[in-house]
Formats: sequence, C-alpha cells, structure tokens
Amino acid sequence: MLQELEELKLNALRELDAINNLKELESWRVRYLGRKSELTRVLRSLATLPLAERKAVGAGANEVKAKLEDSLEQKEQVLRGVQLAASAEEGGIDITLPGHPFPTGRLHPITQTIYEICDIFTSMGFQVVEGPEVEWDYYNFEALNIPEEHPARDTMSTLWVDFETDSGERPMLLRTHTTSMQLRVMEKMPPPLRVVIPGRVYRYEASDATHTPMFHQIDGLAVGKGITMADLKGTLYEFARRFFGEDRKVRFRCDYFPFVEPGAEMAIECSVCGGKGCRLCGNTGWIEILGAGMTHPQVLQRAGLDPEVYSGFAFGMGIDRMPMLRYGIDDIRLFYSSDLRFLRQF
Ligand code: YSA
Repeated sequence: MLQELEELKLNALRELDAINNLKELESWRVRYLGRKSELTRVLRSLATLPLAERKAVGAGANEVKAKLEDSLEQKEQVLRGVQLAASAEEGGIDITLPGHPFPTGRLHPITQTIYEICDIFTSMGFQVVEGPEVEWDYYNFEALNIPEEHPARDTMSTLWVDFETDSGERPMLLRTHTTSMQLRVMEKMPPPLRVVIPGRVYRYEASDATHTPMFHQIDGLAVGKGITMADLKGTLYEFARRFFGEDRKVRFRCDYFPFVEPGAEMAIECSVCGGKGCRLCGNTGWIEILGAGMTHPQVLQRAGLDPEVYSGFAFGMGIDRMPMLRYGIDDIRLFYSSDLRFLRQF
C-alpha cells in the first residue's frame, strides 16, 4: 500500500506540473484531495488494517496529503499571479507603471483665516466658543438693545425663519451677526471671561464685490473687574499687528452700536491701492475691519451682572474681507465660486 501511495503522489505531482489554469487546478484538487479521491479512500480504510500496518500506512498517507496540499497552494499562487497580469494586459493596464498620487484636499481660505484669527486670540488668553446659526430674535436683537422698530435693524436685513408663535410673532431668524452669542456666553460663564466666537452669519442682501448674503464673522468679549477701553485698544492693535504686519496703518475712531457704550470702529489702510483710493475701499484709502466698544451696562444687567462691579469690552469683525485685504483680492465672490484654480492658491 505504501508503494501505491508513492505512485499516487508521483502521478499527482506530474499532472500538477502540467496544469496552466485555475479550472484544471480545481479538477486536480477534486481528483487527488477531494472526498472521493484515492487518498481519502486509503485514509478511510486504515481502520480495517492490522495495527502495525495501520501506523505505517497512516503516516505515509498523511505525508502524501500534506505534500499535495502544499503543492496545490503554491501552484494556485503562481496561476493567480499569471491571471492578474494577463487580465491587466488585456485591459491595456501596465501594472509595472507607478500609481497615480491621490489629490490631497486643503482647507478653504476662509477656514484658514478663521483658524489663524482664533490662534492669535487664544494666544492672548481667549477661549473659542461657537453657537447656533438659527437664533431667537431676543439674542440677536432684543438683548443687544435693538428692540423692534429700532433703526439698527435696518442695517442688517434679516432672513426670518418661518415659524409663528400663538400670538403671531415670528421670533426666529438666521443670525445676522455673531454678536448674538454675547449674552448667551455671559449667561453661562461667570466672569472673568475672555471668548472669541467665530461662525457663519446671514443677511438678506444682494452680492457685490464686498458683500455676500452668507459670510463669516468673529466676535470677541472680555468681562471682568476693571476692564477699560485701553484693554480693548491694546488687544485690537496687537491683533492688527500680528495679522496684517507691523507696517500696516491702522485707524481707530468713534462709532455707534446699540450694545456698546462708547462704541468704536477700526480700519486699516487699503491693500489694493495702498491708501490712494480704489473700487475696493470706495476711494477712501481705508477699509473698516471691525466694530467694537465697551459692553453696554444694560447688556451686562440682562446677564445678571452688576455694571457697577463688572465691565467688559467687545468687538466683532467680518472674516471674509480679511484675506481680501491681505492678498489684494478685489471680489469677495471668488471665495464662493468653487473655482479650484482660485482656491488652490491658498
Ligand atoms: C460691533 C461692536 C461690537 O461690540 C461687537 C460687534 C460689532 C459688529 C456688529 N455686530 C456688526 O455686525 N457690524 S457690521 O454690520 O458692520 O458687520 C461687521 C463686519 O461684517 C463689517 O465690517 C464687514 O467686514 C462684514 N460684513 C457686513 N456685511 C457683509 C460683510 N461681509 C461680507 N458680506 C456682507 N454682506
């Protein structure tokens, strides 16, 4: 029987050698290693053999089985490699060529600007906070001393969310500025606090070179004991120096916002015309970048803070115009045009 096994092995290996496709290989497997194969028959008949012979034949049969299984595996690997190369060739693919690199994504220039501005303020001890874009009229207007019929509402044409209360009021809107978060922050965080609030804001406005109906702002707020206008000015000058560079001229002057008293605005020299006057700066040579001021006592009171004890400064700026100023881009709409040739430059 051992002799038979040896012959079976030699025959099987000879046949295996001549096989050159996977289909034939499968028939070979069934023939030599399948349930009805000669080898399986030998293994099943072991029980009928005398003990001494059973041991020798059993060991021999297992050895042959292991050898055939091993050879089958090796042959299969060879044939699969050949098949892959053949099908690649048929499809005109040269698998020896180097692969195509995956195009890597990058952050949108506005996102990059938000990160950069936040980094500057966090290095000055501010914490980054975010809030809802769908907001209550109360936080966006009322709490900031802008009741209904207040003329300041006209400066921010509002997109109302179509939702009516029982009394017919429509108190929800898409926030028109990130200042809507100021009272929410004061209600939640006890002073001393220093936060910046970046995010999207919406206004019912037509697009032009410097306006889009959706844009980005970042507000800042610092509340504590003994905070003064000098802290506000120092913080904003430091920001302008770090974002726009040491040499850029800055203008700081009075302005009015209902939620601060006194109020101020900051402008920087126009980067497109260098202060001479052009389309971007409306021929003034200056571009206003932010509004600011000392938090109004009534706003502090609404948050439950005593204005005799606490004071605060606040500021808010449009983000989208920042990279315009820095790189001399004269149309804000380029940021939203999805033109990859433009966006890939940043
Ligand atoms: C003022 C004082 C504070 O203590 C805090 C915040 C503020 C800013 C105030 N909340 C506000 O929104 N003022 S603003 O209406 O003049 O807008 C601020 C900035 O947003 C503008 O200076 C401008 O840079 C940008 N902006 C306004 N409308 C825009 C726009 N950017 C792009 N598209 C628009 N449609």
